[in-house]
Amino acid sequence: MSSSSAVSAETMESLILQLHDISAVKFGDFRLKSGISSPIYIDLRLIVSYPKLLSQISRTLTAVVPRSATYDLVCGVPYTALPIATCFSTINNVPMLMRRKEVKDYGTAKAVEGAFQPGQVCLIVEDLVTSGASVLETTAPLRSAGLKVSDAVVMIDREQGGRENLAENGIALHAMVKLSEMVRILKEKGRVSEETEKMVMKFLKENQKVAAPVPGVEKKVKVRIPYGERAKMMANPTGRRLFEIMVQKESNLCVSADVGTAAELLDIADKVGREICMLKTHVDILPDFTPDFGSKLRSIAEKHSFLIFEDRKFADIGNTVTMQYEGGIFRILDWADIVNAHIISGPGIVDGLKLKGLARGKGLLLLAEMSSLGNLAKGEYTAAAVKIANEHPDFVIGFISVNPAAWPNGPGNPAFIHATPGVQLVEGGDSLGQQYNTPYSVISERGSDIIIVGRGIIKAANPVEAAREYRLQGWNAYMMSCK
Ligand code: 5BU
Repeated sequence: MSSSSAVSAETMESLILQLHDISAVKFGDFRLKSGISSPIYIDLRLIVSYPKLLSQISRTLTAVVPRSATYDLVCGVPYTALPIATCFSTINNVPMLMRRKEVKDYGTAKAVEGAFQPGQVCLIVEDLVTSGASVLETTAPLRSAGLKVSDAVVMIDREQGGRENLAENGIALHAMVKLSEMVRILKEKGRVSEETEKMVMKFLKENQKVAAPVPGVEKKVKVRIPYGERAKMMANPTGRRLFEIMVQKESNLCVSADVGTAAELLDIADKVGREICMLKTHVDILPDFTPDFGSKLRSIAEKHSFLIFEDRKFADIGNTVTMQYEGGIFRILDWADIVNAHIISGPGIVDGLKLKGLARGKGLLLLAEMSSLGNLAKGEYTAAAVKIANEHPDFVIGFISVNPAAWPNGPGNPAFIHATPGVQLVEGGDSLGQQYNTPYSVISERGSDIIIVGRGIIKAANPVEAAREYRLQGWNAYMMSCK
């Protein structure tokens, strides 16, 4: 009856009936956060008001985890599963960790609270699994801190793709009960009619693979065209190459190498090179820039097969940007594959950059949105960037965007690539207005293609390990959204 033979049928029935008694499981017509209407509603937050039930559930969850799945620590997915994890921890005398859901300033605050050693194994505790996204979001900072995560225990599996998604990320899901089993028991015990049971089963069948909704994200990208196919749609050779590298290296990670010196930049480029599809630079912050910087970086880029994106944010009139692109001490045109531009000055800026870049096969990203708090790139401004891009598909390869899934026409022309800054393994921001979303949210929910990560990697204790973790997170999110 249950997913685990270690739990008796009576125990399971009793728990399910109690959940129904306290209205943690309700039947009717409910509008979910995602906008769809559901005949069943589950709110497990109520459990905290019933300590005996909470304790019974925690004991049952303990029995649901197979003996073969050993662990040193437990961590609940915030917030609903926190009391369950706490109870689980005290019953079993296993230390608990807490993952912060928001981090105010990543530089100073910790993403994982509690005492642990890298290499220890952490069991994830969750109340309800739908797509598995919340479990993955809690796993990411734990793995990044050096912990191993291979098992998650959950009260209810909604059977909507979570088990498969987690398995693809190396996590075995152990469920106390599947939603369909739960409804069947409630029908057997006379709590719901046969008609309701049928309606719920139909609903589950029709909503098999869903992505968990993210607050503030109205539209989801259902199925995405693979990068490989989009490479063929791209008119610009650099854009095409970028898609091809992404496929080859299984990487949609761009590291933003905002380090103090050119020497450090070249060093980090070489170290993280194998994990990335693109390296982003701010060449004007390097005090030790020398004319051979470009050729040195290019040879590292060729060695590891990544593209170079100078985040120059051109903003002037067409004539001026031709000189800024080609000349000065930095001679960006000589070494950067890709640059970006604001459209504040109008379409002439693209004409100007194209005059220099097109013949050399370079690509341009237009800033359609920005990641910082209170920025003005939205609505009509974003639409204007899309319009200008559509007029130059030979040179413009895509956008800097934050939430293209919410644009009136979604991410739009699949030939265009979306790259998103403001990415860390936990949501939050810095003290100067930067705002962070997670790789999963950026790729799977917000419809972007490339995660741009700066401090999340370069300030990590081990940047190479962190880059690997971000690459896996970004790539898994992409694979999930292709299905
Ligand atoms: P961070 O350390 O991951 O916060 O670095 C983000 C980088 O992306 C940094 O180089 C910014 O200049 C860049 N960035 C951004 O954060 N937000 C934007 O909207 C744009 C660029 Br455009």
